[in-house]
This record gives sequence, C-alpha cells and structure tokens, in this order.
Amino acid sequence: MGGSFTKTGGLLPELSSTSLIKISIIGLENSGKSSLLSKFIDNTHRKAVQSVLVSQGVYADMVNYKGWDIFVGNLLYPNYIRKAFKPYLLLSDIIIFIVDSSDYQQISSAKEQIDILLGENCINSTVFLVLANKQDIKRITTPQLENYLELSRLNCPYNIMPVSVLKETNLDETIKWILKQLDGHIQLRNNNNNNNTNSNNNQNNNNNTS
Ligand SMILES: Nc1nc2c(ncn2[C@@H]2O[C@H](COP(=O)(O)OP(=O)(O)OP(=O)(O)O)[C@@H](O)[C@H]2O)c(=O)[nH]1
Ligand SMILES: [Mg+2]
Repeated sequence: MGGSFTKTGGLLPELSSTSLIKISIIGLENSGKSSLLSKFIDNTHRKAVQSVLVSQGVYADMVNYKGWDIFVGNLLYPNYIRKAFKPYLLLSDIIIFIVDSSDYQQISSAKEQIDILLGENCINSTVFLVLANKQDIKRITTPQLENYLELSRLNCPYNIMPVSVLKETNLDETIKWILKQLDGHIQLRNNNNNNNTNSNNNQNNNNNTS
C-alpha cells in the first residue's frame, strides 16, 4: 500500500471500490464507542447509522462508510458476545475493543469480556486493537492495562494504543496502525482520486490553452 492518505471528512480514508473492510467496534457502556464512530465517519454518514436488531433484545449500530463496513456493539451484558455478536466478530477484519481507562470497574469487566472473546474463538484469526480511551482522565497507564488484560496470550496481530477520542489524541496513529495491519487487503481510493485529479487538471489545462 504505502503512501499517505487524505481525510474525507471522517478520519477513515476512503477505500477503493473493490475493497470492503469489516471493522467491529465493541466495548462496555460509556467506553466511547459512539464517540469513536462519529470521529471515524463524516457528517452525512453519521445520519445514516442504523440501529439493527441482531438478536432478541440486542441492537447494534451499523453503517457502510466509503468501503468500511462498520459494526458497533455494546457489551452491556456478558452474554452479548455469544448471544448476538459472535457472527459479526468472526467476519471482522479488525476488532477494536475500546476501554474507559478512567473506570476501574470497567477495566475489570473488560478482562472478563476478553476471556469470553477468546473462549468463543472470536479473535484468533483477526486483528485485535485495544484502545485505552479517556487518556485525558486516565487512572491506569496503558502498559498496566495491557498487563491486566493479559493481551500477550492473544495469537493474532494485536496492539494497545492510548487515545482520547474526545480530544482526538492519537486517532491518526490508530488509523495508520489499522491500515498497516490490513496492508495487502485494501487499496485506498485516493490513489485513484489523485490520478483522476491529475487527468482533470490536465484536461482543464488543455481546455484553458485551447
Ligand atoms: N474525558 C473523556 N470523555 C470521553 C472520551 N471519549 C468519550 N468520552 C465521553 O464518554 C461518554 C460516553 O461516550 P460514548 O461515545 O457515548 O460511549 P459509548 O461507548 O457509545 O456509550 P454507550 O452507547 O452508552 O454504551 C460521553 O460523555 C463522551 O463524551 C475521552 O477520550 N475523554
Ligand atoms: Mg453509544
């Protein structure tokens, strides 16, 4: 892949029309899932987010955004993974697991959720990214969180990154890491856009000079 990418209103870059990357954002209540989604996508697509019934009494937000197929699941109850989310997680190219680093109780529940994800084999063949959110008010460091969650037991490409979704801290780096992991699976549309822009410019120049 290589090269830089341009922002398209939301932080996620536009993918080529042949790419479709499935991304799941999961986390406990209040962890920052909706805030992250709204940073990832642009204003027009924010209005297109649909709350879909995925199992009895369980809803998830879904939206297609410029080549990204985004699923957002709230881990309200421990059984939600088994009951409702597993089929979506198994199809995901990347799972983002977002944690509120300011909430000790949530951190403890997050470990239980990772235990379930592993027990259900939901993250063995995917890319797993833990976002240690709310760094602006954190009560635990990212290395401490990584140790506590025992991420070293994962058998897939994984990472933990400190972010503040609210302050937009480290979100560009997060997306760069995601793109690097997905290297080879996706093509960014901006390459095509650049070509189109160049050919349009050439045409305009030709028109102007003729
Ligand atoms: N201080 C701080 N607050 C944040 C950050 N990210 C999100 N929040 C706040 O945390 C609260 C919950 O954020 P949401 O994005 O609604 O979290 P959620 O995971 O979608 O919550 P539910 O849908 O209720 O499960 C909101 O008041 C956000 O403004 C952050 O980085 N720092
Ligand atoms: Mg939400």
